Amino acid sequence: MKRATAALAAVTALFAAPASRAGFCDDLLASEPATSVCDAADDPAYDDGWQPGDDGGSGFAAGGWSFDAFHPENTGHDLASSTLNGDADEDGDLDTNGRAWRIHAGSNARIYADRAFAAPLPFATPLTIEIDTDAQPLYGGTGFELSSDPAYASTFAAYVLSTGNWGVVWPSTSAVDTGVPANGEPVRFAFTRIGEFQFRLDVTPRGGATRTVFGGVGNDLSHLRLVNSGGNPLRELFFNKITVPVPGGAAAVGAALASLAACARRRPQEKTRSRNSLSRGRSAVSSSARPSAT
Ligand SMILES: [Ca+2]
Ligand SMILES: [Ca+2]
Ligand SMILES: [Ca+2]
Repeated sequence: MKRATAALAAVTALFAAPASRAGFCDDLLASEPATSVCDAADDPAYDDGWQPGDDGGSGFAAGGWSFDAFHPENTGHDLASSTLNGDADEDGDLDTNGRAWRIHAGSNARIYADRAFAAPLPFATPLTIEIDTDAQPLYGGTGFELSSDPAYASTFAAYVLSTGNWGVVWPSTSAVDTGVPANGEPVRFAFTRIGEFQFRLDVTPRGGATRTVFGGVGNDLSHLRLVNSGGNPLRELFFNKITVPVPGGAAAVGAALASLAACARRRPQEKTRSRNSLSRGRSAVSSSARPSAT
């Protein structure tokens, strides 16, 4: 009887609702309550899969995720572990609670995953996202875009180049090669609007040095698009951890703005870009080990 009771308890425990777990955004909001945007693949909205209209996280416009595809029969979107590609180590890559968002596409196919923010990206505060892919598309882009509206050409994009490295593209500009490889390991992107017509992108591979690109951007950026242009064999792109954290809240933003103003004063060559950069397309790439601002 005792043994039967124990067995019943074990079975009951097996099928009981899982204990509530702290997700990535719960942890972030606990440490940085002023965070304005956060979503991650471990949000409960994705427990039953990643469907159109899923609206996990906070700081986004109504409507949730939407998907579009060229040759949709050759594409897919789901949740999977980002450790399926790359070096097969056991650090979890960019997973949260064992999973990440995945978009994949085969030959002659392309898939988009779109989400709008509740408000345009703020100044002086980075949008961060982690991406893990080894896709080197034959044509089109694989990476992420920021725009005022997905119906228009993207305003800013980070794509994998034919070199196998991550590149950065903005209007009227040839792609800037960051030198950071797309090798199936996580890369963290931090995009910051540092002026009405300027952005800064920090690209950090797991365990590697940050590369920084300065460029021009002129529109409100309120829309995030992940894109995977296909190939053969099927190409995968994993991503996760979308945040706009504001550590310390308004005071920290003020300090950040002051710091950026000081940075701009030290970079007279950057000041001349502003609006003209959109047509002339100059760029700068620097390494955190040897910042060009000093
Ligand atoms: Ca869902
Ligand atoms: Ca990986
Ligand atoms: Ca790995």
